[in-house]
Amino acid sequence: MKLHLILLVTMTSASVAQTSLWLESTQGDLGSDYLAPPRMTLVEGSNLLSATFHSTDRDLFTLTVPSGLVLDGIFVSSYTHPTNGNVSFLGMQVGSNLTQAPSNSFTDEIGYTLFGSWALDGTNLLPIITSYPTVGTPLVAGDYAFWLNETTTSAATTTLSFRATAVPEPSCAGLLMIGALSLGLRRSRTIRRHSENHKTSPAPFATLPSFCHSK
Ligand SMILES: [Ca+2]
Repeated sequence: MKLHLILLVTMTSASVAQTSLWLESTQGDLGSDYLAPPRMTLVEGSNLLSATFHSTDRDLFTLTVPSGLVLDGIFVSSYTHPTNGNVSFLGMQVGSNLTQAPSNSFTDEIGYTLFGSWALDGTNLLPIITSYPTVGTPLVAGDYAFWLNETTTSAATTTLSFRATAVPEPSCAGLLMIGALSLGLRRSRTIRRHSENHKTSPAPFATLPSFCHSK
């Protein structure tokens, strides 16, 4: 019973690991310089970004997904706007910055979604944004330029959660299979060499990573 409780607490703690990427109320406006947006590097877990924006206050930023992680979810943690049912714009382009100044007419290289209170139900916005142009998910290591914009002159305030997940290590079963195939090849070559030169030099097994021996 106690073990179950410890496991539950551990799993809960892992699932709510949060990091604040940017909080406009204390760190200032993200700005709309599309050639030099603020850059942030994701860490494993939930990466929070809070911004207030309207039709002429566009907020641009670039997220870096480091090697070993993928970006597999974008969720709306909070959203407020004077008009019920209002929606805002979230665009994304692969690369360190947008390749054009944000405007109502933009290149097909920018994928986007319209989001609002409707997305507070836990909807993952990333598959929508990456469906056209087809980028696919999850987003692997690299830079991704984002663009927040309001569709009205009234300001919207939101907190977005960017979920970064560790790339799974190759399984021990997979490593064993690779090791067995490698050994088979080496033995085949050794037998062939032996028949040619009358020499034997059996190859050792490949050493498995330590995490394979710990279970
Ligand atoms: Ca802003």
